[in-house]
Amino acid sequence: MGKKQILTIPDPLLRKISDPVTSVDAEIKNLMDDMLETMYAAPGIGLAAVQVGVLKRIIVIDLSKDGQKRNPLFIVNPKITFKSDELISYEEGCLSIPNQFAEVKRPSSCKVNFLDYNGKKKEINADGLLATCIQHEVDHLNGVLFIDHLSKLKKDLILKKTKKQIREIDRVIV
Ligand code: GNR
Ligand code: NI
Repeated sequence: MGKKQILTIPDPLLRKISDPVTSVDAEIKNLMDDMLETMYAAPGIGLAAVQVGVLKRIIVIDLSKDGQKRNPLFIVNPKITFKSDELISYEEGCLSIPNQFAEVKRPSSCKVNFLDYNGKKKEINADGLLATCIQHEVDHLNGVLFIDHLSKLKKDLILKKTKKQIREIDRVIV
């Protein structure tokens, strides 16, 4: 299969709630492989299945730096069981909202239960960028985008810039 196309706003699929995976079978593993390839090619540090048009509760993440050994994390049916009161702000971007970035405040650490690539139950305590990335991706599974965490003013500005970008692209193609 391989690399897939990444959906961008205003694709209505990005606002849908994804369904739990019933069994981590060969088809799901194949999808996870494709998602990882798509994420590396983008490049991005995380990707939710809905971003490649599949409404299943699957996330891939890899925070390793360029030139380092790859360290993929496969997360199926994540459940965040704890979020710290302490918040942290990161400049976030999203492959589904190209070229737009904004500071987003989220709980600085969280605990998440999930199934791994082999369908095994796992639990991790995340902090720093990993905690932010997991929360960003779990939001995708619930139809939520990082711009939903911004003020209306900042959100509208990003939506306006994105519409302008799309117009420019259309102008060059036609
Ligand atoms: O590549 C990505 N970088 C990023 C930076 C800060 C916080 C979250 C992210 S996730 C993003 C890829 C993406 O859109 N995942 O859904
Ligand atoms: Ni995203």
